[in-house]
Amino acid sequence: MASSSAETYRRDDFGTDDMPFCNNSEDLQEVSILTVRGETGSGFYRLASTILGLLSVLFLVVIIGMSVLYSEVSGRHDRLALNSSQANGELESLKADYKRLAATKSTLHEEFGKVLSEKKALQVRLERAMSQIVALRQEKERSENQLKISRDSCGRCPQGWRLLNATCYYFSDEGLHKRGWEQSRQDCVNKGGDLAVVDTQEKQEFVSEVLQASRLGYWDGFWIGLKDDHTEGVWKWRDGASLERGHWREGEPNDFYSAEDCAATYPTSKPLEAWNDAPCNHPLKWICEMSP
Ligand code: 2F8
Ligand code: CA
Repeated sequence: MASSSAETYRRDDFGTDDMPFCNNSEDLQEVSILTVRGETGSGFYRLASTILGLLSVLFLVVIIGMSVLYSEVSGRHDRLALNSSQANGELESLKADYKRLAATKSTLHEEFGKVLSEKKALQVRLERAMSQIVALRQEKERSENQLKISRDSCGRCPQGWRLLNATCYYFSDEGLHKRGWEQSRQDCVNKGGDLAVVDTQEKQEFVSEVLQASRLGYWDGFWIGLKDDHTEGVWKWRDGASLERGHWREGEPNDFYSAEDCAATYPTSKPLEAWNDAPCNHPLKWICEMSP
């Protein structure tokens, strides 16, 4: 039985039994062949060829796209390769520069070391020269002072002594050499004199003037012949005479730590406020006096 969509064929229509869809029945048989109608077949082929065409186009597009992509990637690769080789070139040149700079640096370092040691040597020489200049200046000053002293004392005092009225005074000037009160007095005795008795304002002003001119420091004291070692607070000159008028610094004598029994005079801008009591064994300079 043929369906509405199938075509009915008779056996005779084909004239042969070799038709694949025939059976052996003598009767007219309807051969139902479920097949695609003629139009349907051509639609199928058209669809298939369209799909194939589309696939081909797609395939072509994919191939073209891949070719474009490949050419882009390959171009990028080439550029990168070029960049990389340029970078390598630059790296090599930088390495060479670095080597050169390192060599220059080490040369400069060596030269700097040499210059530094030369500078040090020059500094040592300069310091020596400076101290020689200072020593020469001091020597010159001493000689000038000596000359002045000789002129002032009119040849009546020994060399290095100064004359005030009829007395010669000696200010110890042996550099940094300092002594206690007793040792200082001994030096004066050895020189034919004794520690100075500064018992008048005139003498104090004279002594202060000499010390001021010497430009010594505030604590560069000079022993004078005055002590209170017998009775604290009772000051006597080394010849036993009592002190009538003292020329103490403000706050002195203070018998600091109950250990200060000897008097010294110091450089000061106030000539009549120049004395301090200090421990008798404290090392100081000293002033001797002697009658010519
Ligand atoms: O401040 C005054 C005081 O200064 C010194 O002692 C710290 C003096 N000492 C000597 O010169 C050794 C004191 O005599 C003086 O009174
Ligand atoms: Ca004192």
